[in-house]
Amino acid sequence: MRKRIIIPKGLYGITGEKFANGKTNYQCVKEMIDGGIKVIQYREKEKSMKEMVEEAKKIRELCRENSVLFIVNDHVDLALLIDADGVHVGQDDMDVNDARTLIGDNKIIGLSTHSPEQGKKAFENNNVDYIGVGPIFPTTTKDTAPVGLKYLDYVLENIKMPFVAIGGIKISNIDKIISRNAHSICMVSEIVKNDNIKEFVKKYQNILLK
Ligand code: TZP
Ligand code: MG
Repeated sequence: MRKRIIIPKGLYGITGEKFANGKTNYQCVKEMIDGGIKVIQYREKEKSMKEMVEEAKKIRELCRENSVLFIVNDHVDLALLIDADGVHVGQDDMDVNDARTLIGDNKIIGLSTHSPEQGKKAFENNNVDYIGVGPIFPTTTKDTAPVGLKYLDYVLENIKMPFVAIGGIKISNIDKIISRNAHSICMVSEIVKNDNIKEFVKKYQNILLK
């Protein structure tokens, strides 16, 4: 049976150019890597596929040079094309079993989950390497209703697989996630909006990985 690939603990970085105060996705990723992040997801909802291919290829190389895992959101074809380390899909994207058929056993598949039922189903499916758990708090970055800390607590108790806590996580509430010992934590807007992304990432990597 296929063995799950474990994603790194600590911060899980996701691109979010529209919150980045004029910085490009590439610049943001560079700063996150300089701050010590070990996994990056390329998430881009506004560009054409042509633009995404061009940009993602460059970010893929940057990640490779720095031994940082590179995961593509939504687009299995893009992930395959640029030899990403994995793909992250949502409940309405390509089914994880089909994604696995396309990308093979040695790549990472992440699946967004928003409820105990979805989490349980993902846990039972060996094709899923990790799950996204959220949005925990309200967020304008994604159009999904928040699930609250209740679902996070359910996952901690019942779903023994790597997961990323995500959604509305900020300096003001991250202690609630840190104190629960989440496997990894994602902040999109809270990271990329910083003037000094590198220092911000460094600070939280130090806290999370100590
Ligand atoms: N999936 C669940 S919430 C979310 C995604 C991609 C967006 C999180 O963004 P932010 O800015 O950290 O709230
Ligand atoms: Mg998606």
